[in-house]
Amino acid sequence: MSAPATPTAGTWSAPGRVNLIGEHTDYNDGFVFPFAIEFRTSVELTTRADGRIRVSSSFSDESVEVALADLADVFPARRDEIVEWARYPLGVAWALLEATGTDPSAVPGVDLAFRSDVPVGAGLSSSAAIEGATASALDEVWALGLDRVALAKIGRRAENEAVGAPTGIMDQMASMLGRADAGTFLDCRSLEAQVVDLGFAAAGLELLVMDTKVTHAHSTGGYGERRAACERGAEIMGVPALRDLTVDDLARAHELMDDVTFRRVKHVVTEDQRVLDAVASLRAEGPRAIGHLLDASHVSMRDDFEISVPELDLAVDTARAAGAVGARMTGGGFGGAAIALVDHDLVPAVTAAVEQAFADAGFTAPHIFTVTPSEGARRDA
Ligand code: GAF
Repeated sequence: MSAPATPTAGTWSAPGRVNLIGEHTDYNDGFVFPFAIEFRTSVELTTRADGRIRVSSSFSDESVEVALADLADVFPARRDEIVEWARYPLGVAWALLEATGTDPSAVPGVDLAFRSDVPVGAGLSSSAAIEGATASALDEVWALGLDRVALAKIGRRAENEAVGAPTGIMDQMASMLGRADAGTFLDCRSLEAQVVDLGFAAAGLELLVMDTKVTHAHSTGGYGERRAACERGAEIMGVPALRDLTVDDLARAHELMDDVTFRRVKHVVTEDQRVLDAVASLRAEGPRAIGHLLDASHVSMRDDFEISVPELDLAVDTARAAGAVGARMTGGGFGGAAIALVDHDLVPAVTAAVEQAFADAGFTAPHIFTVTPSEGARRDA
């Protein structure tokens, strides 16, 4: 295809996400239950005739331009030469061309201009929002015809190989498949997704996000170590992934592995069960019934998976003491945000209590706000 004489233009967007429950289970082939939120990243696309791709954004002064034909030289080997935020959209363009075997000279060049209101570094997956918006836009303009699951996989590949973060598929699937007022119950082995009504508003509940302002990056340190411990645990137990264990296997696991590996395994195995229990409880009794599972999930991440930080623990403990139905840290950990399920009328009191507790502890003031389960990636204009 040669570039069109009249440039094509359009706007696509994709949301961030909150994970209701199911943390560090996705790369263990397990279960997760996230939902897309109303904060979105949008990309305005214009085609260009010179076979190049340019990315710019409202959240960085640095734009990057490269020939589409050179993306295969840049990723993954020379990715460090690209400013970090631009690795996400350029990585998606690279992964799309690679995965579909598309000749870069057969598609038009593009200008991609991003804007976003997804808080960065808060564990709300600003990265999946960039990936989802980019993948949706390029898939359509390059006429690649991939479905939403395939586009989510493209986003994960960009993140793993172009950015270098060894993350799972949850965030991309949540961002691609989100529905208003519903969560995405996802089997990360089969990638079968079920839309589950959350019914927060009907139950008089709000989902509060408490951004601790402690920033984190999954391309460094702790995330990869946790993933390696899980793989070690599965190998010791002789199973393809921790998904293949149940709580009944934990006694044997305890005998076979060192204490740290055991506690990592225990978190994942019990967390998978908590996801299944949360979905069943929600369907049978409504959202109030999942509070104790959110609480137990946090304790498991704090004590067994050891990915919480004092700010997250304080937010969770304070929200619960102020009357939250349940609370837990959300996302990959080591910073970011906690969530609390709170009665509508208690939102001001819980917010004030957490703000006061942070001030008393000498922590940076948190950013606390409610979120609404929202629609996934889409074309806006
Ligand atoms: C991050 C990762 F990107 C996800 O894949 C998931 O592993 C999550 O941490 C932890 O549940 O958001």
